Parts: sequence; C-alpha cells; structure tokens
Amino acid sequence: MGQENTNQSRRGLPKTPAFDKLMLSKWAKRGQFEFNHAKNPAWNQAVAARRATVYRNFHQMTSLLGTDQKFALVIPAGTPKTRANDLSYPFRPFSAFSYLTGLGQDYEPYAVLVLHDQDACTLYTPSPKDFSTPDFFRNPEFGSFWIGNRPTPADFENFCDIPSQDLSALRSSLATLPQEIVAISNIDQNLDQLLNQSGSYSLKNRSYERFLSETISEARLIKDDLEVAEIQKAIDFTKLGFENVLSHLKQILKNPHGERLAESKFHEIARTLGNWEGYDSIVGAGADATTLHWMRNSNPVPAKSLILMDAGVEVDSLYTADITRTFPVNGRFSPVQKQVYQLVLEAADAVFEVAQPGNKFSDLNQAAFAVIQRGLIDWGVLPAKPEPDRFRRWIVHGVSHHLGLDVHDCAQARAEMYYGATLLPGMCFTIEPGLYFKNEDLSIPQELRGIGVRIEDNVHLTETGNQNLSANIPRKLKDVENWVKSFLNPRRS
Ligand SMILES: [Mn+2]
Repeated sequence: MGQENTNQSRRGLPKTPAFDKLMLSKWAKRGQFEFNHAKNPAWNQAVAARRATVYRNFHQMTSLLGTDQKFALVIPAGTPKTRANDLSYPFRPFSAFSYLTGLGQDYEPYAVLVLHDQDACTLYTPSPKDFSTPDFFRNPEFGSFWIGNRPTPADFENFCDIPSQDLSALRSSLATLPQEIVAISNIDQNLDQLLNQSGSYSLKNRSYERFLSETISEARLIKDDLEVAEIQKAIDFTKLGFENVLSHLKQILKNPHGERLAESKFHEIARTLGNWEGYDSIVGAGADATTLHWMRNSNPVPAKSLILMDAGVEVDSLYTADITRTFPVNGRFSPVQKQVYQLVLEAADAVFEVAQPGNKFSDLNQAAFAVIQRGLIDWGVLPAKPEPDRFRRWIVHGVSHHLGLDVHDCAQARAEMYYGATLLPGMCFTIEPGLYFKNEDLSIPQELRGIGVRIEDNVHLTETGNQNLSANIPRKLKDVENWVKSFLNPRRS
C-alpha cells in the first residue's frame, strides 16, 4: 500500500527537490468528489441490514461449534489483477465486499470492511495522494496526477453511511481489536500480510473462514426488492443489447468475424448503459452453438443459421442479467430448427411450472429433463425405454443457478442450502434448458447435427409463484421470428 515506486528512474523523472517543487506547486484545490449516482439512503439501510444478518448468522454458526466468542469479520475489496508487467485488468471489487458495502463499479481497490458487531463496522479506504506529497505524480497507483480524483474516506463515509478511515490505520486497528479476527483471505495479499502479523488472527480462526464465506453466500440467496430492481434493470439493458445486435444483423452476416461483431454490439450497450457484461458473451452461430463455452466468437455467421447468444449486462451496482436467446438470422426457423427450439421451449415452460416456493431446487432440473427425454423418445433419437441418463449426452449442464452480484451467485453456499434446498420467495435464478447436437455426433440423425439451442430466462420467486423478469425479451418461436424480422425489415414492422 502506497508502495514505493521503483520505476521512477525508468520513467526518467528527475529526483531533485527542485523538480518536486515544480510538480507540487500552483494547483487549484479539487472540488468534492462526485459519485456517478446520487446517495441512496434506502439502499444504504438495506445494506446495513445485510451486514447485521451476516454478523448474526455467522455467530449462530460458530456457536453451533461450541464457541460463544464474538469475532471481528474482515472482508476485503481486493486488488487490481495484473495483466502484464505494470498493467492491470479493470478493477472489479470482490462481490462479498460489494454486497456488504453497497458499493459497485470500481470502488474501491485495497479497501477493507471490518464488522465489529451487528451494527458497528469500519470501512478502510486508501486516500488519493494529492499535491501535498510527491506521490501525487510519482505513484501511479494512488497519485491523483495518474488516477484522477478518487473518493476520500470522508467521501465514502458520507456516500455509504459507513464510518470510514484511511487505509493506513488498518494495521494498528487490526493489532488492537478487542476481538479475535475471522477474515476472507486470498483476495488481498496486503491484508493477508497484515493479518498474519496480527496476534488476533489464529489458526483456529482461519478454520472459521469457510463459515464466513458460506454465511455471506447464503444471505445472498434471498434478494430484497432493491436487489430485484437492480437485476430487472440489468435485464432491461440486456434486451437493448440483443436489439443492438439484431439491428446490425446485415453487417454481422457479411463480416468474417460476424460473431465478434455481435459480441461488440452487445458490449456497446453493456458499457454505455451498464458497468460491463456480467461474464464474457457467448456468440455461437450454427454449429458453434453446440460448444457450451464458445467465447472465442471468431467465426463468420452462416446464412440461414441460428445464433445462440448468451449475454448479460452488469449494472453499476454490479448485479447482472444472464440471458440466452437463440434466433434464426434470416427471421425464419427451418423445420428441423423449429423442432429443436420447440422442445427446448417446452422444457423451459415446464421449469416455470415448478418454480414455486415450497418446491425443491432439484425439481427444476427434473422438470426440464422429463420433457427433453420424452421429446427425444418421440423423435426416435432415444429408444422407448432408454437408460435413465442417456439424454444427458445432449444437455450436460443443469438448468438453473442463482443470479445476483455474480452470474453464478451464492456459489459458496452449502449444498443443502442450494441444490438441496427448498425454493423460497426472494430467490432469483435462471431457467435455461438447451439441446446441443454436435456436428461430429454419429449417434443422431444427420439432420440434427450442428444445431444448438438454449433459451435462458431470469426468474424471481414471489410469495405465490414466480415472475419471469425477462418476459419482455421474445422467447416463443413466432415472437422470436417476428422480433428478428422487425430488425431485418424495419419499415414493414
Ligand atoms: Mn446461466
């Protein structure tokens, strides 16, 4: 932190007092830092409630292990990841940090949140180095000359309603905490070092780290209304992203890297309306759709092919959508494409039927799989009485996962709270059956080969049923055709 910059001689900056004086003089004071969004007290209150829940639930878990000790819980934002040499990837905070501070976008590398109690916490953030110190122009990581205006601890305190201090105070704070520490490690090496030097961080506490990760992941399983609204916003932007792709279909069909052009048309919307994509977009035209994680997106888009596009905008709060649509580039499904699409759609509809509070998460898979297996039997691809899992050759993934700050949200939750859990109001997850018939698959009729279809929607469970948050993005066969056609022939629509 504030690490001594060793590159200054390479950069060729003079190291004389006279040069320092030149660089540090005659600057007007900067105005107050402005966040992109207005402060939102209701949001801050909801985030404070999350912190209380996590603190309470963690201690409930440790008390089951026979300790009544109260711990300080430490959650870092993380550090920029190196791309090469002194270049980093764009910074995205560790999701648990965003969840517990309410901060999104790129706030704030090196920050650390400490929960002292269910209603007491401190946020430590690095102060930007202004022209009162040579770091101003010599330190590319924290110097304002390099990184521009960044929020001070006081700015964060005012914006998030969390008491904030300069990061330099963290070392002594950790050393003098009245409680022992449980921390999330391996996210911020600087923090790991400080913890290892602190007498309050023991081997026993390190074994509790897993429970802290689980507690946070499990709290995130249930979304409050403000979180659902963020996911809805992400989905609405995602629809616009898909439509930006559709409105460039003619160029996409002509481009030797048509899939990439589609990817970048989506990116244009993700980056201008949101923060980024929530994950790398999959754009599979024709047989590429049968490669589940096709993200190279380097191929042309053949005429009359289907494009399978799996993409989601991540909004500034970092909540993301996760939507897949499969559409015919000429606006018309061929008979065999139609047959595959229709079966996948029926499987999706069957999942919507069972996506109800009180049912099991595992019912979601079962509902889709029953439809898929029956369809494959009807087509003669499977015998009348196939071995139980034979159909999984063509759908090797599950049909649902939780969705939120991470596209695969709540991944640290215990199995019994996720795959083995009962569905509850407030859960948000995907419904995404698919069928993938590879070109090289000798076990299926020739006409099916090279067709991949997935339909993915995002659903929110209510008290009485479910709400398809992506219902506005066409998914029925005719609606998809008309949607594509309206962009191919805008005047006739
Ligand atoms: Mn998904």
